[in-house]
Amino acid sequence: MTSTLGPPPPYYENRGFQPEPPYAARPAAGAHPYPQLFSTNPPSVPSYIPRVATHQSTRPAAPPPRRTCAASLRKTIIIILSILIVICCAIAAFFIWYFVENNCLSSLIECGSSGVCMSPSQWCDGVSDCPNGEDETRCVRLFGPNFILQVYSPVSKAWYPVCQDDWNDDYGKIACKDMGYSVDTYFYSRGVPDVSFKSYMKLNTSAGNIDLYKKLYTSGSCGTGSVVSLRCIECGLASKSASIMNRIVGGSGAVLGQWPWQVSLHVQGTHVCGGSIITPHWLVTAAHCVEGRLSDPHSWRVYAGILNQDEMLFRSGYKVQLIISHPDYDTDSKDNDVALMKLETPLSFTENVRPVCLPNPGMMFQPNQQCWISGWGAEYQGGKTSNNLNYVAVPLIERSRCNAVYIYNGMILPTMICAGDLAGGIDSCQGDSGGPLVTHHHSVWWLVGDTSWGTGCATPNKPGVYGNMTVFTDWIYKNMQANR
Ligand code: 4AZ
Repeated sequence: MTSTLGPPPPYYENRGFQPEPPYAARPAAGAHPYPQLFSTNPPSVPSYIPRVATHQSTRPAAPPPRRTCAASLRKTIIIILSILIVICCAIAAFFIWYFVENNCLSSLIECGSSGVCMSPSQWCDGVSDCPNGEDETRCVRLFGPNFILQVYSPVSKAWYPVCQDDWNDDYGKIACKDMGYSVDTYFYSRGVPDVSFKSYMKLNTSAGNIDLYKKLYTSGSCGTGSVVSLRCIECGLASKSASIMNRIVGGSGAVLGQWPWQVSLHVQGTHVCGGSIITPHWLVTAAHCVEGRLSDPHSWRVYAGILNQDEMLFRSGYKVQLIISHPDYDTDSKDNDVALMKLETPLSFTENVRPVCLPNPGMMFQPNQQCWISGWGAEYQGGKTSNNLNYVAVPLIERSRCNAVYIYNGMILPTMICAGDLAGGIDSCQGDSGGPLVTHHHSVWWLVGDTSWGTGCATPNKPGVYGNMTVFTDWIYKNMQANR
């Protein structure tokens, strides 16, 4: 292959008279639009075309006009690209500012208004992580079956009940908001006589218009002798009481208003799991219900206040905005089998649609305590989903007993609780997962667990296993607060 060494001798092609172009001529069709540094097709030998004199035959060849055209094109492209880059940077900067400065990214809690974000697990854990310790200074909880309001003191690293002296609903609403509730559901705040406590949190009313928690100080006395009992939502009421009569596996057909917190969770028009209403926006279900592709909130529709699956097919259901699975959920062991679903639009509470109460720390459920399970799960092992909502009474089984070699041989972790009859015959089954295990105590229905797993259904010595809700309450409140 040969190459052209040095420029070829100038030649002039006879194209007849060509008026001088006022602007750079367009390259011929098929020619390269951009200046070429190397010829792609160099003539193998210098070529000579018969030269015919024109009226400008002495004028040297003008530099290729396509060069000016390409340069201006390149300039335009660079200007357009620069403008696009500036616009993109401005949009990105806005989003960074919005999420980092104004709001922590989803599932994180902001330390005051510092812009520093913390994981919900770092909140009220006894270790100060925020720059000004805010993660430990707004720690409130409801304790025991009487919903006694307690505030954490980072100084003495202990929880104290709040003395009723000078307390009012405005303070109650602040405390409920700090637990993750909306003020819309606020129920009441009242004093309950209790002299069993040695220290209290008291309000310093002369402190002026400052933050509630800055007004609180620890004291060894409480004038009224009453502590604050706080209800952030009217939960745990059923309009129809459960009859102990039995017909899930071995259960009875429910009536409207009996289990008003029970929801049916559908994927593509089919019941997949159960769930429990805890606020107008939030449901509790099992983490194993929302694994893999089912972790997409768009997959789900929620039905509340309806007993029959057939009837749900004619309704549109509630859309899900957010699903939060417990970060320590383990697929194999079913450790921490709990998840939260946030609805796009809030549920309207009625006689048949109502929340169940989350258990408060300090609540002890007795071994053998009577509980109830409900759901549209199969009525026998391997059966199909039931059309009607069923329920059955199941006593709790002590963990040590449930871990016996002949029962679950050590598989029952502290995040789990067993319930059922070791003789078999009554149980939850496929399709009941995520649904409630509840008990009635102090005139209120409490969510003791969420249906999780078991070997078969209603098999002797293989009772149902449920997520231990008492262990999850703290995680639930923190995540409700972080995703308000
Ligand atoms: C399930 O797969 C399931 N017998 C739920 C509960 C039980 C077993 C399986 C307990 O949804």
